[in-house]
Order: sequence, then structure tokens, then C-alpha cells
Amino acid sequence: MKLFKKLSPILFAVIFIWIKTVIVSFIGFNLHPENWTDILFMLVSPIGSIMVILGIHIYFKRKVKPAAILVTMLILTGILFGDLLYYRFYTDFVTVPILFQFKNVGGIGPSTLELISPWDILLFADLVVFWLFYIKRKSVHEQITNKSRRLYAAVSVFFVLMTIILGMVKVPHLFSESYNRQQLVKHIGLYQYHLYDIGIAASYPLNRAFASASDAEASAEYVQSHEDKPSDYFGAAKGMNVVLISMESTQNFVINQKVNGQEITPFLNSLIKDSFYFSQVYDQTAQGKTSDSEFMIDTGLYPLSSGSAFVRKTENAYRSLPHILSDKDYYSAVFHGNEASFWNREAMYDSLGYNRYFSKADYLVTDENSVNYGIKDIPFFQQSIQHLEKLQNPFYARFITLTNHFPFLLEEEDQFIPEASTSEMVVNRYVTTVRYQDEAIKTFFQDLKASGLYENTMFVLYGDHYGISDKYEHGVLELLGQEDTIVNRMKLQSVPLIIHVPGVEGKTFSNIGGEIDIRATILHLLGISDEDNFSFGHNLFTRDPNHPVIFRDGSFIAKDYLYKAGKCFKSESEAETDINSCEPLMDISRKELGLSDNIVHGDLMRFME
Ligand code: GP9
Ligand code: MN
Repeated sequence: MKLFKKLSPILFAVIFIWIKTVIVSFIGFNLHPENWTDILFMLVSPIGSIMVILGIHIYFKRKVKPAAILVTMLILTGILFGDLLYYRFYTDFVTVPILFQFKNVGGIGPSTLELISPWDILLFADLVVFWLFYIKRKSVHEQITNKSRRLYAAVSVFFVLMTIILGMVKVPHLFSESYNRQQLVKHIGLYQYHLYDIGIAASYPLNRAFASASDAEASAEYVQSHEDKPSDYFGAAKGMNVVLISMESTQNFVINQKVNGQEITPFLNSLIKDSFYFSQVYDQTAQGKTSDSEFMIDTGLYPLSSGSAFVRKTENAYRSLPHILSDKDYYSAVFHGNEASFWNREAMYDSLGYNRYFSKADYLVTDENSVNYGIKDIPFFQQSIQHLEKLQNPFYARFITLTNHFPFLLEEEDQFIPEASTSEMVVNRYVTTVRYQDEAIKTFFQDLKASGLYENTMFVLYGDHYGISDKYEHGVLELLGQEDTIVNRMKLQSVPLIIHVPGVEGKTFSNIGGEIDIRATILHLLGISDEDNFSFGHNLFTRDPNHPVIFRDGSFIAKDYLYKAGKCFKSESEAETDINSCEPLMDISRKELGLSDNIVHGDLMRFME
């Protein structure tokens, strides 16, 4: 009893931080507890690290200082609150690299206020009680004996070790799949996750230092053992210019979808009839959003699990599409109306081998022609034409649209369709900005035809990533009249991929694929063998449907099975099935993500010819 009294402020802090962490874990984070063991893990896993962190107040000093404890409580509560806000928008946990790219994190800025709930104030209630009880009342604190200090330390270490060991017994790949942050937080607890993440971030420089040519060979061997089958489309666009249009936040559900009797994407719908349309290509981006999609398309590598490769791995050697195409005398350029430094693009485009980046400074940007992130898509395309006409042929040019970005703002004069009428305002507005983007692309095509560039150009239009995040997805389900299931939500992550080669008959392909496959598909159409060009993608015309489309958290979609949130589903019936059915594909997913990460963290392309 005496021991408790002496440790009372620390124990108070431990108990209250623990209680609120557990409450947030169950209510604020969607950690998918499946059974009693999961619930037990979520209850017990935060205790160890909370005790260790708060224990700093007694390890070195004999006398407990309540004010210092209050500061630590405030820091831990701040981390909890920050994680909660980030999770509400991104359904993910904060990582160290993300802290260094906050200026590039679209979405959270304009909407932070919206993400805060009045109930959040309760997270800080215990701090007030602590202050009233231990600081204001100036309660007397006795010296802590060495014995009680040792006991406290032993109990904390016991909890930390027990959580780690039991976690690894339950999920043997817990740490090798550390990109599955939901799984990690569920089993080792939120604060321990952050400590682990800091350790990982600190060890990154070592990966490069210790990497060797033999590591590169291991990855090369794997990708070369998966050669693609030939198809009749090989070389169908040989020698043509390539125009890529990155359609901001465009999900596949808008294609051929009507709202109040009006099409959301009338132009794309008509274009599809004369194009290759891939209706089951999935968004594989992670925390780097648009930049991750660019990274995949140019390099054929998976994006990083935390942070953006554009921000973190600029110094690496790459064998990117611009490099490959420059061997065939292509000139490459990117067109984007935002600041050149956003997503560190200016620096990364150099590493990726681009000849020219047309950014905000190359456009006439005014208040009138801008909305949300910058210049609206219609003036963006209109002003781009003059630059495009001057480019050396053949060219590889990527256009990155901007208007259809969260929170999907648009003046009335630019609305070509009324807002939808679901219970989710974000989804209602989304329809109008997608429709605006569709109009912008239509005018771009018209202008290209007028300038004579259209005939000799292959067009690749793709949605860069989801637009409606998990938090607002119920509105999409409502719009589409779909049930709220894990499988339906997973299928909503499909983005449109439309490849238009003038003069070539169109066809719709419903085989599965991912953004990582776009590069191989482009090379295939240009008649360039992808053999020596390191990539995890496959051309979509002959892609093996049994090969999983792998997402950055380790989940996947394959022909027969689907894996998400620790559950295995049959693709056809969507019924949950034994996890063993997914096991062989989970191995492939681990292998590919692991090898790709080795390449990027070890900068292994520098060893490849
Ligand atoms: C900004 C644009 C949007 O330049 O690419 O970035 P996002 O938030 O979609 O990654
Ligand atoms: Mn984007």
C-alpha cells in the first residue's frame, strides 16, 4: 500500500493514459479485432511502453516531480490525438518520414477543423484532474526506495517483452510485415509502435551503406523469372508520342455512372469506346499519394511503406521510363500547375531523367483561374498546349491535373453537373469536380486535334489514387447502392486506366492489375522489351490473373482470393474463407514488397547495368 502511495502520481498517469489509449484504439482506430485474443492484445499491449516512458521520472531521481509527469502526459496525449486526427483522414498511423513531408500532405490542412470532434476534449480531462490533485494541492511526495524503483522497472520491462513475444507468436511475420501498421499497432501497442518506427527510421542510412551488388542480383533474379507472355498489341504504338494524364483522385466508380440522370464522365465514357479500357486496375499508392503513382509508373517499383520516395530517395539511381525512352530518342517532360517543389518533384524529376518540368512558374496563374490547390484544369490544359507544341518529337509527357482534389471545391460557374444528394457532402461535391475534370480533358483532346498532335500520340489516362477516403466512403456506397463490406470497400480502390491509340480499335479488359503494371503496358505498346528494365509490373494484356495485385499494407487482390485486414475471402462469392487459402499469395506479397524495399532503401539500381 505504501508503495502505491509513493508511486501514486506515476501510477495515476499510467492508468489514465492507458485507459484513453485503449478507448481510442477501440473507437478511433479501425483495428478489426476478430476474437478475444485480439481484444486482449489491444487491452494489454499499450501498458508496457506507457510504463517505460512515464518511468523516466523515477529511474534517475528519488523524488517524483508531478509537473514533469504532467508534461510527459501532455506529450503522450498529444501523440494520441495527432494519431487520431491523422487516422480519421488517412486510415493509417503517422510515421517518422511523414513528419518531414507535412507540407506535401494534401487534404489534412484544409480539413483539420472538420476532423476534430467536440468529444476529443475528453482526451485532455485527466490532465486537468492530475493538475488539481497533484500540483495545485501540492500533495506531499515521499522518496522512492530503490526496491520499489526496481519493481516498477521489472514490471514495465515484463509487459514490453511479453507483448512483443506473444505478438510474434501470434503473428510470426509481425515485424517483417511492419508496413502493415494496423497489425503492428494492434499487437504491440501505439507507443511501442512509434518507438519501433523511430528505430527503423534511424537505421535507414545503414541499409544503403551495407548494400552490395549481390543484393541487387537477388532482386534481379526474382523479376527476371517472371517474363510476360507476348501479345498482338506489342508495338501497336511504336514510335508514337506518349501523353500521360494523371487524373487527380479519380476512382473507377465514376466511369459510366450517372447522378440524377447525368453522366459524371461523359467524355471519358465516349473515349473508352475507342480505347483499351482496364476496368480492374487498382490504386497501390501509400503515403506519397500522387507522387507514389508517378514513382510506380516511372520506375516499376513499389512505393515506400512510409513517406514518399520522391521526398526520401531523390539521391538514388533509377532506371526510369524517361531513361529507357531516351535511348529511343524520346524527350520527356512533366506538366503540372502546382509549385515545382511540391512532393520534391523538381529534384526527383532530375533523378528520373526528365528533360523539362513545366510547373507553376510556366503558367499564368491568377486568383480567377485558380481553385483549391492552384490553376484549374481547363486553363491548365489550354496553357500547356503552347509548350507541348514546341517539344521535340517523339516525346513522353505527363500532365498532372489538380482540380479534383480533396475537399473538392468548385465555383458555381464551373459546375457542369449538380451535386449528388447522398448524406456525405464530400461525395456530393466530388461528383462536380470529377465532371469538371472530364470537361477539361475533353477540351485538351479538341486542342490537340486542332494542333495536329493527336494522330501520332498514344494517350494513357489513369486515376492517381482514391479520392474518397475511408471516412467518407459510406457516401459512395450509398450512391452506388452497395453494402458496406470489406470486399466492396476494397473494390472501390479501383482506378480507371484508359489507353487510347488513335486508329486502333478499342477493347475493354476486366482482368485485374495495378498501377505498377502501367509502365510495362506502355513499353509493350511502344514495342520496347521490358526484359532488362527492372520492374515489378507486368503488361496488362497478358498479366497472369493468379498473380496478386499487391497493396502497400500487404493486402492483395488475386483471381481467386482477396486478402484484407487479416482475413481471406473468395473473390467470386466474396465469402470469408480459411486463411490458409491465402497463404501462398501472402508469401508472394511479402517477397515482392521486401525485394522492392531492398532496392529502394539499399539504392540497388546503382549496381545494375
Ligand atoms: C499536388 C498534387 C496533389 O501537386 O499532386 O497531391 P496529392 O495530395 O494528391 O498527393
Ligand atoms: Mn493526387
